[in-house]
Amino acid sequence: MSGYKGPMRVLSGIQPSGGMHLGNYLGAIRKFVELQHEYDCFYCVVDMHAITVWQDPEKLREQTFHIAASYLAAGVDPKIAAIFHQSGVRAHAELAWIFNCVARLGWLDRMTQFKDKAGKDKERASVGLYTYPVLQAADILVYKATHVPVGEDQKQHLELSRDIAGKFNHDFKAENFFPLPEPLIKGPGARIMSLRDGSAKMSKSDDSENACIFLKDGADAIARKIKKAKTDPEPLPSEPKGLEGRPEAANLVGIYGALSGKTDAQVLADYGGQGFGVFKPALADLVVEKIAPIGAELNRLEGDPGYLKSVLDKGAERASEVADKVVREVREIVGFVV
Ligand code: ATP
Ligand code: LTN
Repeated sequence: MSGYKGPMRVLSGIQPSGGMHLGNYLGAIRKFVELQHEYDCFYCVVDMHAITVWQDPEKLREQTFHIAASYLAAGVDPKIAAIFHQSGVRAHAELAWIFNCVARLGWLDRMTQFKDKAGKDKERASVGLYTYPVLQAADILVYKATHVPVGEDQKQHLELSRDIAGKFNHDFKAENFFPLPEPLIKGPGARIMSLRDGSAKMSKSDDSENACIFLKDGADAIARKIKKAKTDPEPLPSEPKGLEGRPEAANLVGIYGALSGKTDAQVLADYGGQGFGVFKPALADLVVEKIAPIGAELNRLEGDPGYLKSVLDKGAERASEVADKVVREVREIVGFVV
């Protein structure tokens, strides 16, 4: 951000491509709630990103409300932060086109998420999936956002956003026009792993429903999924060093720590030497205590789509005021007739 003099702003987004889960909560939304008191915050539901892979139109609308309701249920206050849908602010798409002309093919070729999501048959992936990170850069920079709370998996995309901002500033001799946005990744919960495989991240699109704890899961489902979580036969170690090479055990201890505000060392000071027969029920109780109330509020809010629509519309209006101004400046810098 060196040299950038504009206001500190936060932007982040989540795709309406499935149910919100514990990884999304700990890696992203929980930070959204904390940051709203410190910064000018923009939290978006990135529906245009979601359609880079096929989405059923009715479901897409429903899931957009689901993500908005999750933001609210977790504690984002729409009177403080703008909550809106990406497609409701046209400026994102407009800036994304200009950034498509700034970003280089070589940069996109290196993106690991594209490789993961496109799979073996990349000829059949949508062009949108390929330029996905360019739209993400536009989401951020259309607000000149300086900080971006995300989980660890988004690190590479954030680096690309910085590269695009830097190249735009350089090519158009517009020094410090865009900030170089900083990811806010650190903290417990930045990378929650699947309950079925300690080497894969917990993900909305996981095929096994037991791999993922959704915010909407009730107490029974939470307890069942944790009971079934993959582990090894050893008891928990008494120090974090002993978690090396035990990814499933490390993940469960990490979840306990992230939800209780304790370090791994503190969790292990309490549970070291105990088997999973003791630790899993304690973890299930903690997850239920922290997540079930959010799930209940989420269900209540989903019953009021009129309210959710009004939050999104007002948020989009507020966001458009900022974004339209930035795009107008960009049009001038690029040489369009304004
Ligand atoms: P999918 O896996 O279907 O692509 P997702 O579950 O990763 O979706 P996204 O919408 O891509 O969800 O991510 C929303 C936010 O949640 C991002 O900031 C992302 O980094 C964070 N996030 C997603 N999964 C995890 C996880 N397992 N641990 C921590 N943070 C996560
Ligand atoms: N690619 C992100 C979602 C996303 C995003 C953003 C995150 C789209 N635009 C802007 C932060 C800032 C993901 O989590 N998969």
